[in-house]
Amino acid sequence: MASKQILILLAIAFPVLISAKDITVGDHTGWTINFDYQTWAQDKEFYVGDKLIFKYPVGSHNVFKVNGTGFQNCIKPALSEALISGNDTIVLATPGRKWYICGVGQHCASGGQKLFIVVNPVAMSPGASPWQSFGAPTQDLPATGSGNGILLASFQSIMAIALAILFVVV
Ligand SMILES: [Cu+2]
Repeated sequence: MASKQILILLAIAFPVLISAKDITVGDHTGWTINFDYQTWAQDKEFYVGDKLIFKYPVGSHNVFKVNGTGFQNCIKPALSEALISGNDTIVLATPGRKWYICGVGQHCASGGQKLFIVVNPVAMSPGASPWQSFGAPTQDLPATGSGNGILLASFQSIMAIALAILFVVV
């Protein structure tokens, strides 16, 4: 009996573990000017654990993570914060709003090279699972700061699993 319950628990927990995905920004177009990244992002779902990959020829562009104001006004942070590899991977460690811009020339201001996404807390289809509610409270957290995001995400997972075990035992 107990092993059957563990199986059920695994069936619930496993999709969370395997569903993280790599998302190439702009798909085949990559990270460049004169591409509508808002339209591109519109029909996509982003979850904690997913990876954003910015692809571009080295030296042509770069990637800055900024806040909402930086996004709006194309304000470049210190150059040392730029990602410049041409194949920059960003793990979406925390839920909430995320903004990215290119800091080369007027690429952001004139070329529209800027991306805004909303990262969902856990990789489960909304409404499809009774566990969904456990992830909900973090959805409204401000997107500033990223230090405790991973901890928060792990804590959430642990809580969800602990509650799942409770359900199974009771
Ligand atoms: Cu650029």
